[in-house]
Amino acid sequence: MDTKLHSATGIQTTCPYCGVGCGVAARPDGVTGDQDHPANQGRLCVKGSALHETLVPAGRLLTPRVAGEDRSWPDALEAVSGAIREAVARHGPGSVAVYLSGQLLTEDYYVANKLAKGFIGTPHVDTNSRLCMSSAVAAHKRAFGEDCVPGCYEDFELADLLVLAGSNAAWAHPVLYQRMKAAGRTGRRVVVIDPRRTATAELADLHLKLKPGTDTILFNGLLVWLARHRAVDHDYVARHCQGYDASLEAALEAAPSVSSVAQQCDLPVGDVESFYRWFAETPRTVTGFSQGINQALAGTDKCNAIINCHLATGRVGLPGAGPFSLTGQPNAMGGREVGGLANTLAAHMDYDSPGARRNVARFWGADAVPESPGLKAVDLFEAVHRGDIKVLWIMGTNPAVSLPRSARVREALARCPTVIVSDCMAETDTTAFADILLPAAGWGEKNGTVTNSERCISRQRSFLPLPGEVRPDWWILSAVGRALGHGQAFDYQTPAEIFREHAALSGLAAREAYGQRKFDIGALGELTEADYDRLAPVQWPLAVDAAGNLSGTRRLYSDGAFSTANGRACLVPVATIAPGQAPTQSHPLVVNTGRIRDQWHTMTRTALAPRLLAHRQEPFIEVHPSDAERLKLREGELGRLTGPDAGVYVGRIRITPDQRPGEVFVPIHWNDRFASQGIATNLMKPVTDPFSGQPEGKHGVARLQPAPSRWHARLMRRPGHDWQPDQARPDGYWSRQPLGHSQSWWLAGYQPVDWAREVEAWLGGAPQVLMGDPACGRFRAARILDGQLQAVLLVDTAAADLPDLAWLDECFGAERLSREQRQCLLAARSVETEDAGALVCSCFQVGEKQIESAIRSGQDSVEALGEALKCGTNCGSCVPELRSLLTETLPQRAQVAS
Ligand SMILES: Nc1nc2c(c(=O)[nH]1)N[C@H]1C(S)=C(S)[C@@H](COP(=O)(O)OP(=O)(O)OC[C@H]3O[C@@H](n4cnc5c(=O)[nH]c(N)nc54)[C@H](O)[C@@H]3O)O[C@H]1N2
Ligand SMILES: Nc1nc2c(c(=O)[nH]1)N[C@H]1C(S)=C(S)[C@@H](COP(=O)(O)OP(=O)(O)OC[C@H]3O[C@@H](n4cnc5c(=O)[nH]c(N)nc54)[C@H](O)[C@@H]3O)O[C@H]1N2
Ligand code: SF4
Ligand SMILES: [Mo]
Repeated sequence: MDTKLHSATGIQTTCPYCGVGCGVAARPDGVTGDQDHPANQGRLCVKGSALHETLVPAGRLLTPRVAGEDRSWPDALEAVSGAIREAVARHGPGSVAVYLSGQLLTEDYYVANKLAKGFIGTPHVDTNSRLCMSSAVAAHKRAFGEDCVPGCYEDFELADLLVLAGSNAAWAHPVLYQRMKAAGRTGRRVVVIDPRRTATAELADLHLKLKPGTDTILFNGLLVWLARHRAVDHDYVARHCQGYDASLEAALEAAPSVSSVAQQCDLPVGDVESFYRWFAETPRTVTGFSQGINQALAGTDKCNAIINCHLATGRVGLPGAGPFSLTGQPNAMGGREVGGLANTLAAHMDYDSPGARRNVARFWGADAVPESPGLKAVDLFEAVHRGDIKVLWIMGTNPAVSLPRSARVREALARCPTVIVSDCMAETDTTAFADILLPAAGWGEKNGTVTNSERCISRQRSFLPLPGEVRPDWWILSAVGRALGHGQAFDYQTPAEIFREHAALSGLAAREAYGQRKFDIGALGELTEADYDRLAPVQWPLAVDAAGNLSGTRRLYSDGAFSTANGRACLVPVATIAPGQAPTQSHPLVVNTGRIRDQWHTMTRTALAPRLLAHRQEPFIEVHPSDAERLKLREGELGRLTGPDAGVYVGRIRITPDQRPGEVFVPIHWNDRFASQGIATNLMKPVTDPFSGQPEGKHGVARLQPAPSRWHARLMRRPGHDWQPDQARPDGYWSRQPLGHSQSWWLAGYQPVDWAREVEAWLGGAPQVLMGDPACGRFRAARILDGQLQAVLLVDTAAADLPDLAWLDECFGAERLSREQRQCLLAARSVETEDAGALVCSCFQVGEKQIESAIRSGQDSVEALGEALKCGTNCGSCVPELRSLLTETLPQRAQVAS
């Protein structure tokens, strides 16, 4: 499909994935980067450029459902409002809880917050941003007095020293990473701080492969170094900061010397010193940080330890200088603006901000605003488990997969009397627990605004009709508000009306805070519908000049005047806190978790585009060669991780020196829809940061063993079956991969199987052709109707002996199987096809083996590979991998040549 549409021919909207917030010119049949959007200036990453491929009807939730039956909207609204009314009447407003998402639009979020806090009267409104940004939010408030990211994306380009801590931006914020890379110049340095060697480390002049959880020690050590080497800007500290002496004292205690830091962080002394020296001597330094920092027991402290060093050097809000929290979700920032976190009230106001409750209640015309903050996500689900919450409304998030200790979260959901889930998809691990399902509009259908990592508000515009009975979230929430008797407060007809109200409230809040509060978009409080439709991307806070022109603000706090009561920023003393769980004899490995390049979270959308599942096809476990050897693990075989709460994760072993010994990495994406035992959070205990409540998502412990398999199989069926392999055989391993013409499952098991007897259950009917060779453990069967392939099962003793997937999928694409295809399908040997290997370049579908063979035949640079195979020439996300293939394969070529 041609994805190169001219931007003028598409609707200008915003990508619904990561917090970079790229502008997209979209049509139902193709997307391209919006040249005019300040975040991406025309670029898109592979997920963004595959957006139109996810706009398919498969799996959509199209009608409201109550107790498993399709119902009309009036019935569903009655069921929702009835459950809420009854819970409030019998158990009080605190028995109702709402769990939101940074993937909702600001308008949806605003109405949800207003309905729950203002009119139902429950404080228990929290969001998946708790798992994502809440440590950064808490740290911003401690340091600056308000949750503000001071800088802008351009700073990553202007910086002479770029520090990336706990961020795999090459995969998680790809377009911003491309901007950083493109801005590289002589003398610019990059330091990556991550226990793994990631694709991002490719850009690094120095990769600090530190022991997980020791970031506070590293940054405390930096503060000490700055103090000892006259690199502190004492004038700035005296005029604009407080808490410097106490912070330095705490730092000295935690990190008295470079050698102590090196030893505690398990780093070479010379590397620590280089980092410190570079930081000290480079005024234009940006520190970007993400989940390796936030998702920790000491997450808030990690963020503050970073911010402390920027405050001590006066490097905040200046061109090319500042701490920069990289936002995860497309509208995590918008949710924070609205006040969607349980400890905030509305519009950057906390419950204890002076006059906040009264002002918000008056503004909303609400009399039920709660007195004090509600429960944060992990505690909220514990309250559900205890039975304190009678109605739980989940919107735009999949907590059965994403919260720690997934098994207990599922128990809580199963126990809760009424679970309401608003989602675009019918079948997720969370919708499985819903008593009431509400069909929500998805990307392309919904209309509103999002705010990205650099505080830039952009429009998401619809370009598709609403399918079936699907409605936007704001519409559903407003309808429930009206059904609960609050007609006037929820009389919204358009998202623009909601946006105006939100903007006006921010203006009121900022006025009440006597100019200290930065979040102020009050200037947009009077936008007409047409202005809202045309709204161009703009960074808050906003100002209007005498001529009525609107302007945004690129950097905050450049003048040293902060949002605190006395205008001073706070350095926060940070002590050393070890991760919540330490490895033990029974669970000796540290489990790190994170993202892969081509999947988004729980895969509800990215798995709809087959090419996005080609880069990593199955759940996997990355393990260091020394651990693999000790544990007798082989590359490509299955391994089983077992956590302390008996949580299990099974995935393919990938042996790589990128890991540190004693630590494994697993992706967060797989879940019960896509694999038998692929949920990373099953291994995580709900350890939370005491300030932010953010769970320690990056530090579990487990034991690892081979998961022995006597047989391996690939099963493929035509799509359209509501079927999972554990219906046929519950004890084995499986993982599912939707393809262009078929669904494919990898299967493996230990128990012997009488294939000839069971084959019908697997194929969904009797096979037409069968081939079995029990002596060598091979079995092949296919079901063919009118010459067309319906299902095929191929069993072997080793995974590597099964035929190439792309070739098999083509067989499903054929209207009639050719004779040759039939023969090959059942051949005892693997089919002789050109196997491209694991997909590296998703844009042009170029595989690892193709690239390796091109390198062997003379392509010796990324550019040369691009010319030969086109790989890496569109979005560029795979360039780090191309480089490492070059590094690995070129010496082999040289050896052969000599
Ligand atoms: N492709 C893709 N992109 C995404 C997403 C996605 O699902 N898929 N999700 C989006 C969202 S919501 C978010 S929040 C962002 C997350 O973006 P990132 O935070 O960049 O991504 P992660 O892979 O979760 O984690 C980053 C790194 O933290 C490292 N880490 C683990 N422990 C430590 C530690 O103790 N110290 C340090 N310094 N590092 C550590 C991990 O090894 C990992 O490489 O990505 C966004 N972008
Ligand atoms: N161990 C560990 N755990 C983690 C993480 C980690 O790194 N390690 N990362 C954490 C982070 S940073 C995050 S952000 C979370 C993400 O975790 P989740 O938020 O649970 O994951 P998603 O798959 O994004 O879930 C979004 C759901 O909303 C639906 N949806 C999409 N658009 C809309 C819409 O417009 N309206 C409605 N109503 N529904 C919609 C989707 O179909 C999907 O079911 O996971 C967290 N959990
Ligand atoms: S970088 Fe993020 S916002 Fe931009 S296209 Fe990729 S996923 Fe979308
Ligand atoms: Mo996130």
